[in-house]
Formats: sequence, structure tokens, C-alpha cells
Amino acid sequence: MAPNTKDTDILPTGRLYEFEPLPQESSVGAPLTDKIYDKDIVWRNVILFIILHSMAPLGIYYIFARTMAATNLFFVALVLCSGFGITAGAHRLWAHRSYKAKWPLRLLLGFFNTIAFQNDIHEWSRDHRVHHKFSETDADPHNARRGFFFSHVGWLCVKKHQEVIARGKSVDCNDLLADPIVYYQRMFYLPLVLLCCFVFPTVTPVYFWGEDAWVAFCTCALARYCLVLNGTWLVNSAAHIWGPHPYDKNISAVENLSVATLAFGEGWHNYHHTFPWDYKTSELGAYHVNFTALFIDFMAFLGLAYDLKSVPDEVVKQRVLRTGDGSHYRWGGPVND
Ligand code: ST9
Ligand code: ZN
Ligand code: ZN
Repeated sequence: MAPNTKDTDILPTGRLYEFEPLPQESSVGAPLTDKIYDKDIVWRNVILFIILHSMAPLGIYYIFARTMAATNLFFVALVLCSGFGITAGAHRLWAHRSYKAKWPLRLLLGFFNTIAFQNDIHEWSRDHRVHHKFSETDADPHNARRGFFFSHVGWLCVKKHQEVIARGKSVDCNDLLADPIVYYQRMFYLPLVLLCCFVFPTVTPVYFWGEDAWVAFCTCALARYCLVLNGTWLVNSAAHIWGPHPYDKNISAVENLSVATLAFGEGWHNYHHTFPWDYKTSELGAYHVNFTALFIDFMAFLGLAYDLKSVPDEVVKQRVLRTGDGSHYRWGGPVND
């Protein structure tokens, strides 16, 4: 199904969708400080991440040395499904409302999202909306100006900056809990996440094809979880550091092919921060290193996804010519004029 966005759908504010904050909105109002505050380290998280990252390589080793072929296929399926639970689910559907989904697809994405264990959909989407609204300020939960490590994983190991919580309150998230899938996932998150992220990936290979339980746990639960986590985190770190700014040179988000590859199309981050309502999170879409756009297009073909929002070519072109860094593949940008 073709995206059905028309020029006239775009609000005067530049948004397509009322919940969609404009990037850099934080520059309006009182200036934010970017001071480094005393880190309030949450040791529980530090220790759990160290254990996870120490055991994940064992799971990868088992894939080459010990697992059954069916386990390897299941591992790949889990990476894909949990990845889509983040990209097509938490990110493009719930956080940005860049398309609509019928309840069977929302239920499936809710299940996939719980396998991914990246906080419940409400919390993930709230942090993400706050990231877009207050990018690169103290109120950005993973402020990239605080360096690679902080934006990658460090922000999950310290108490949030007071500005995140204070300014985050201005971001409307009421729509999220109105969806029963988001509501009940949040209500029963801990048992659901233990079941979906750890028990289901371990028990399935043992029960259905007789895999060793320890091997299944290390590969399909731990290694798979760790890989998808790091793929996601690279969008916050690498895709805010290394790459060109063809759409807006005033923001840190970049276009990064490696991250787009590892994160199913989420590395086209300069475009995404410039036009956050586009379901493709990129200008070029499904066949340009964008597994997630392919997935959403397929769901639209099945009739499960609809109202896919996109950005007309002319709007992209005008923006490239106004704020790009000159690296756009078709239109260059202001520096070429
Ligand atoms: C994880 C998330 O990994 C990763 C997200 C990445 C996002 C990437 C986006 C890029 C695009 C998509 C890419 C997809 C790629 C996929 C690739 C696939 C291959 N606004 O948090 P608390 C208030 S999770 C407004 O406890 P602390 C609120 O009242 C990994 N208010 O703060 C809240 O209470 P409640 C696993 C806010 O105590 C209260 O403050 N999970 C906001 O400072 C307390 O909140 C973990 O590791 C806000 N934004 O603790 C757990 N935030 O919630 C990590 C807070 O009841 N988290 N409030 O309303 C924690 O342990 C804690 O949150 C903490 C901070 C220690 C980090
Ligand atoms: Zn970003
Ligand atoms: Zn986003």
C-alpha cells in the first residue's frame, strides 16, 4: 500500500501528528545548561550489564561450536522479531505514530517488544519522545553531547538528570496507555519480560528439538538479547556521531549505513530527526537498507498496517536546500548553491 500522505496533511508547525514534537523545540524558552552532574550510579544495572556482556560471547561461541541447526534458525528469528518489536513497534508505531496498526499486529508487536526487554512500551516511547523534543540538552535522556559511552549504555546505569524528569512532564504520553496492549504490558511487565525474553527462548529449543538447556539459554536468550540491545544503542551513540548531515546540519544525528544495517533501517538518523513522522525513518525506504520499512509495507499489503505517513519529495528537497550540509545525493544543499 502506498503511503497516503499529502502536502496538505502537514500542519503549519511542520508536524503531521499532534503528538510529534519538533526537533530542537528545547531551544524555545529558558536556556538549558549542559553541565555534567554528579553521577548517581545504579550499581544493580552496572552489574547486570557486566554479567550479560560477559556471558553473551559464550552464546556466540556455542553458535559456531555446539548448537543444533534449528537453534541457529530460531536465534535468527528471535533477533528479527525482537528487533521489529523495537523498530516497527515501540519506535515507529507507538513513539511516533507514523502509521496505524490493527489489533492483531499490535498484539504481535507487543509480544515481539516484550522479547526485546527494553523497558515497557510506555517508558520506551516516553523517553524517546523526550529525546526528540529535547535533543542534545540535559533533558535528553541519552544526550549525545555527553559522549559515546553515555549515549550508548551509560545513561541506563545512572539516575536520570533532573531536567529529563522535569521537562519530560511536558511531553504528552496519554495516548500510549489508551492502547490496552501498552497498558497491560506495563501492568504485568516483570513476569511478562521474564517469560518472553528468557524462558520462551530457552524452553522452545529444548522442548521442540532437544537442544541443551544451557546452550539454548546462552545463545537464544543472553547472546540474542545482548546483540539487539547493542544494535539499538548504536542508534543513540554512533548515529549521533559518525556520518553526514544531508537534511539538517544543525543537529548531531547523522546518516550511518553501518547502523542502518545493524538496526534494521534505523541508522538514517539525520533524516529521522528532521522528519520524525515518516514511517520509513529514511527518505529512500524499504529497498535501501531498511528491513523495518519492508516489514511495515508487507503488513500494509496484508491489511494490518494503514495510514502510513511519509514526506513529499518537494518538502524534503526544500529542507535539504535550506539546512543540509551539501552531502545530499540528489540535491546537494546550501553549500553547493
Ligand atoms: C533499553 C532502552 O535498552 C533502549 C532505548 C533505546 C532507544 C533508541 C532509539 C533509537 C531508535 C530506534 C532504534 C531501534 C533499533 C533496533 C535494532 C534491532 C536490531 N519523561 O526511569 P526512572 C519520571 S532498556 C517524563 O526510574 P531514575 C517518571 O515519573 C534495557 N518523566 O528514573 C518516572 O516514574 P514512572 C533494559 C520521566 O530513578 C520517574 O521519573 N532496562 C521520564 O533516575 C522515575 O523514572 C534497563 O536497563 C521521562 N522521560 O532511574 C532499565 N523518565 O516511570 C534501565 C522518568 O513510574 N532503567 N520520568 O512514571 C533504569 O533502571 C532507570 O530508568 C534508570 C534511571 C536507572 C536509568
Ligand atoms: Zn536520536
Ligand atoms: Zn525516533
